[in-house]
Amino acid sequence: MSRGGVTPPLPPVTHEPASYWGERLYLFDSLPSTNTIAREYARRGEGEGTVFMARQQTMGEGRLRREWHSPEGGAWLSLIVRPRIKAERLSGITLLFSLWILDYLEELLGKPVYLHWPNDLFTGGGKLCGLLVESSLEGEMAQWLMAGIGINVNNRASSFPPGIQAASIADITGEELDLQHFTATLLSRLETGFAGFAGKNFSHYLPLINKKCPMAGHHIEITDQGRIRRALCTGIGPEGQLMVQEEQGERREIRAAGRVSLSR
Ligand code: BT5
Repeated sequence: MSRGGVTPPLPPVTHEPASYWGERLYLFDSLPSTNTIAREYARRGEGEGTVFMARQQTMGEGRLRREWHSPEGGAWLSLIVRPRIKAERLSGITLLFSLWILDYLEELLGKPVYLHWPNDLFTGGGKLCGLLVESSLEGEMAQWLMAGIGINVNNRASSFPPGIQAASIADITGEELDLQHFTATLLSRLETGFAGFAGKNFSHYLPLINKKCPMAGHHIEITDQGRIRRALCTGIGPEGQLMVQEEQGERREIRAAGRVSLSR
């Protein structure tokens, strides 16, 4: 889609579902954020399986208006899904997408990748992937879902500003991957994972999610609006929430937080 570094005219909205995720993949040289455009297309009725991808993003979005650094070489993409499921089944969906991506990355790297609640994937070296899933509801049903996925593939973590603990696939393996092939396989793995979810409850995945979450059973620090709380993490619960026991013994369920980290 992209020519000579100029953002091409936007494609028309296609209401038909793609025959497979990524069949319609619009690749731009540079975008402020693939999420902005995918969100707009989802609102206008774009069909399932469409993907917006950019070689680089100039205003990549993280959670809570944090910046997502997106230099060339990474996989920066946003996928539109139109799930025919009840809205209540969407809780924990970010963790499921993370799990399916984790599975693929572990296979590629041949080493463990960990799930950092609520939306990050880490290896020993740093953050490999960040994910943002947004949804829109229609009554009791999910109307659309947008998964914004950022994976450090061929870009090097050394190019990030100091203070960002990141890692890329190329940093770990010393080899660059074919981004097109990487993305096509990723989308196919996500599609298969999502299709499998149709017949299961989120609880089915909980043992694996807890196994991959290094916080379970450890003391953590929860930072929210400048306040730091320390607690013992007892695991991830049946709705994707973080379960903790505070120092005074009180049990809590955390559904959103600024930052969660292991206590040193
Ligand atoms: C996330 O936010 O991890 C969600 C990132 C989602 C990015 C994708 S890229 C395609 C799509 N289009 C977008 O505009 N966004 C999505 P959060 O948990 O808030 O983490 C943000 C924090 O991660 C930042 O404050 C940095 O500390 C760190 N960070 C920023 N860029 C990074 C990178 N490329 N790799 C690793 N860490 C990074």
